[in-house]
Amino acid sequence: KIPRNPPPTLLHPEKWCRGFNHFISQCLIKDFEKRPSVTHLLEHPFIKQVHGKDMSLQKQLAELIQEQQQLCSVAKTRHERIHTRRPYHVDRADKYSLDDDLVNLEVLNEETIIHQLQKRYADLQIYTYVGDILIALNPFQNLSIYSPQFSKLYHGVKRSSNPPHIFASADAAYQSMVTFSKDQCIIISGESGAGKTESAHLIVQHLTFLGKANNRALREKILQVNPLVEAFGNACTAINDNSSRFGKYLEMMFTPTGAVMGAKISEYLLEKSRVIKQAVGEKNFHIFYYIYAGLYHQKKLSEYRLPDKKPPRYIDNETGRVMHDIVTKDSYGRQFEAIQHCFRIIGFTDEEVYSVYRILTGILNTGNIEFAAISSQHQTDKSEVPNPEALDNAAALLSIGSEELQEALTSHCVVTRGETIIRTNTVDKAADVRDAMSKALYGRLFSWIVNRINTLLHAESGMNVGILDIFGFENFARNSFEQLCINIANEQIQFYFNQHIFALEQMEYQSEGIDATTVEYEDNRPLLDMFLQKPMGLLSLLDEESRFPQATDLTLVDKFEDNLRCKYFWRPKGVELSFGIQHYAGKVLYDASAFLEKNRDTLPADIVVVLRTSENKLLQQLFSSPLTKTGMFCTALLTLQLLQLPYSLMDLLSKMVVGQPHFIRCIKPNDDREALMFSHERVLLQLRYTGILETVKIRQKGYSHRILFEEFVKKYYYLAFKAHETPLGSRENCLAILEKSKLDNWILGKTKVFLKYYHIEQLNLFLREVIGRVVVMQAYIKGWLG
Ligand code: AD9
Ligand code: MG
Repeated sequence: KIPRNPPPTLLHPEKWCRGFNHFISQCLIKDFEKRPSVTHLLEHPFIKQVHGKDMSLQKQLAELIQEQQQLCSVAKTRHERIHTRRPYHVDRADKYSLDDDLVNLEVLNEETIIHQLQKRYADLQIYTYVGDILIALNPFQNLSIYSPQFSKLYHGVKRSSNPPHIFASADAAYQSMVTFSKDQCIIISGESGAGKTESAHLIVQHLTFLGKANNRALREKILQVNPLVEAFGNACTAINDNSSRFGKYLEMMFTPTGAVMGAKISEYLLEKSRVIKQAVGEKNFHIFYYIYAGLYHQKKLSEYRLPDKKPPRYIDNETGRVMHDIVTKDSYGRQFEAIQHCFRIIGFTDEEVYSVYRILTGILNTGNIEFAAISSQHQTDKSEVPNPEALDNAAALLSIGSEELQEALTSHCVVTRGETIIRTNTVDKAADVRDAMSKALYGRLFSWIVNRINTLLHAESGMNVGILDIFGFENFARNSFEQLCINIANEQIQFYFNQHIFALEQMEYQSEGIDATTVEYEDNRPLLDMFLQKPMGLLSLLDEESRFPQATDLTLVDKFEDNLRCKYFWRPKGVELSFGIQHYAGKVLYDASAFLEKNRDTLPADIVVVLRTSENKLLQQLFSSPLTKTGMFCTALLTLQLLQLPYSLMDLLSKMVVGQPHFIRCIKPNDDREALMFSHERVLLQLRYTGILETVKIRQKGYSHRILFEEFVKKYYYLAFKAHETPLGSRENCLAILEKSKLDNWILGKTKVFLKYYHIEQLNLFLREVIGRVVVMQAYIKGWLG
């Protein structure tokens, strides 16, 4: 009767004990508190009484109680720590300490770094700097450090004025944009569940604050973008209840004076296959549950032809559970209201929103269409729909003819030698076509929503701060095509980070004639080549194999094995469809089943033709022409879709290179989503593969800002020259400014000034003071001050 599982540590121990056998609880709290030895426990009358003379049982029980008791006391301490501690910002008198930046560590190795992070995490100091890079440990609890007071605290001040914070990083990007009139990009990375999306929200929150959006309506709109897009693009996975299933690059546009004026989103690689099937313990995209629950509570299910007893197949992964959640809790229903609110605030018309709901419920109904074989003497490969009501429902919601839909699902046209022949579909084929249609509907609807948001929040091109938040590195028990795409994308982000922090940095030092010690780092370039090289890279091979109608997933893996002869690829013995990749973040074993099908991702022309006849204007639009999308996959109908995706992220990254990058490295302190639990092993692994140790070394010696002489003199000449002077952008003039500012540790290269991140803050502060003085003086001269 004693629960074997450890207590849920965030509950108060007494509450936990309530679920326990009353007597045992009493023993734990009172009797055994001071007498923990097993011998003592064995003597306890309760144990003797319950188990008579069976000594082995008694011993087992006593040990169990002892173990539970220890866990109970851990729970108690942690509970007290979490609930009595005030956030460190409030408690800390010194505000900034040397501990805030790993660069200040005297002894630099993995142990000292991890020790420092662990110590800080125990004090709820989740943020730590590595020079200008921010490390964010997921707190797995709500901290009261993101209120407007904190936004004010971090507004336009020197970084060293306050403890590290995500607002400080957002502020640095914003100040840098305004000062240098240059686009900025914030790249958030980390594995799944590490806190990237939360960080992205906080950055948007602070940037809207900084962007002084006097226009309250615009500010509200921008703040609704993330919740809306994430309702459609996020889902519950085995790792994260709100896992991003697409990559998102959100650009916030500003006027030259730094007022926010609009926003634009680009989306990458939505995991459409989730619409039709989810792994055990995982769910479909949030929006499906929201809409089903919302309509359930508003008693509108029948209007959208949805059953009220059993949810549609696409969202009923674990039979019964969803319905139970929907009926007993109203959180999904409330989320639905929130989404309706988002649509309204951003500016979608009622008609558009109605069309979106009809398409979503149309997809849910489509999933319920079943197929059965028609057996006749001559034809064995023909199928029919045994539940025509599902077909009618789907057709009605999608505003298309039910017969036409059935035709398109159960047969297909083939054009040979100028002649069109109609062929029937087998049951399996018909089911594939149905699912392909659902995926296409959802994928295109998602892209349309993103495009519509971009139109509604459109701003004339100005300066921008872009925030990249993609799905994190994943390694599940079973990894499929989606994980491969996700992990390749992460591999590219890591490459970009390496390029920026290590390779480019060292190249630039050399070309500027600066002597800098070379830091060794783990270059993932060879692995990226293995994926992306043409024609022999993994993706090209996949592409090639997808074009062969006779190819199977097995021939694909054989092809990989024959051609990818490098240490990053291996094929385990005895499992035919499996292959392994040594990623920068660890080894992942992939299961190649359905790789070809997922990669082909074809949508039969018959379906496109039917959907184009829809009376729903939005749906018609979705299929009338290939969507022109921001950046990425402008897919021609019927062609291979996903192939270009991993390449396109590279395009995006190369576009971002023109903007000044800011990195945020999110770290997941444990796999149990537990507050204040710091797994040494897990953190160490993440520090290793993200190259934090090397980053610390390079940042310790490095110069994060390099400014051309002309630019530097133009910007800061006030500090050493008179306002009316126009000094040349020469080395000497830079030297004069730097000496006048009394800074040290900078370097002058051949064409650029090399500065540490704190120099810029210092210079900007001086500049503001000097300009302030000039303004006062001018006012005085003009007599305004009397
Ligand atoms: V994935 O790659 O999209 O699967 P993310 O985006 O890295 O992943 P996410 O931001 O969704 O992770 O964070 C996971 C959970 O951690 C959130 O749902 C929160 O419960 C928790 N979290 C993360 N950051 C914070 C924070 N700053 N404060 C409080 C947080 N909770
Ligand atoms: Mg996320």
